[in-house]
Amino acid sequence: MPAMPLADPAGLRAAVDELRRGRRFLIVTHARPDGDALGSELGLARLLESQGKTVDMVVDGGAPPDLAFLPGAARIGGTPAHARPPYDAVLVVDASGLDRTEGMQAAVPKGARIVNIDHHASNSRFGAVNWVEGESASTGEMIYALAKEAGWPLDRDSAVCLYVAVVTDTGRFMFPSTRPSTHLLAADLLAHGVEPGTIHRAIWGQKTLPELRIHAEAIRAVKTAAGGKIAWTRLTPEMFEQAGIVITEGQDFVAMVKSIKGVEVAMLLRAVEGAVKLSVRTEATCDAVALCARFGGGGHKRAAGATLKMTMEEAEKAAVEAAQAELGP
Ligand SMILES: [Mn+2]
Repeated sequence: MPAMPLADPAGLRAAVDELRRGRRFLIVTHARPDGDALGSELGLARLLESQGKTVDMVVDGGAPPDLAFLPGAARIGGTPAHARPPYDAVLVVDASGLDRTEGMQAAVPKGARIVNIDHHASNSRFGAVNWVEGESASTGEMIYALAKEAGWPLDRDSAVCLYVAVVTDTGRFMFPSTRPSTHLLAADLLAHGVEPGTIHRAIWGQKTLPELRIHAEAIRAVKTAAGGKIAWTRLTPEMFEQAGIVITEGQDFVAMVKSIKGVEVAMLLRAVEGAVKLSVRTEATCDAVALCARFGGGGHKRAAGATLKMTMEEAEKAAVEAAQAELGP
């Protein structure tokens, strides 16, 4: 089976060495974890434990309810107190900087040896060991490659965790970052007992009626510019109040906007405490990283985000201007 193309094979070998040598590990990922963050953390933990190693897991605020179905999610601690040092190494997955782990920076013991495993090209290489694959569609794919390199067998639970990581971070195998090796590893995960339909329903088939109605509101609020090449919508506290729910994730909404025919830059502006969160999805005609970098954000070429310390009106104007500039004439 053709393996994932590696940009940093030395990084992979260094990471495997570190994991082979150590006995006790702490695994950390970014705050407000998505499927890739949590799936990678849990999948890696399962692999290490299959080799008789001891693993603690922490995430700022703990595992979110929408990912609680992941095998082992209940074991993830939400505060630094869940760390029980000493550790041979602290493994940080799917985080472009240690600061992305937010409150869990306090869980990392002073002077700890950090192994940084990530697929964000913007990664700040904060570890003693850094394995960064900027072309990889997900960190989950990297954990899979790591298991292969180490010769550690998968089981159903680790396969489920890695499948969730891959299927979410590839936009269900639709982002351009999806490579032949992505499908080949997915096939292998299915061979280990992953049921795609069950996972699809657990991730995308759990909307409540109020949530669906807020989607309708967001569709009603879509605006366009540049002859329909730029489209955006907003989520405001009033919309949440009306629906009686809290939306913490914008992925679905920005994907909806992106699905409009002719749209090359899709944006979601979501009001949060004192700021506006911008999520961007683009076609090849616009670099989402460059767009979000204008506001101090980052991400991937076709999917990026930023936080704008502005009012919704200011943020909307600034984001549309930035999109127009990055899209070009
Ligand atoms: Mn990721």
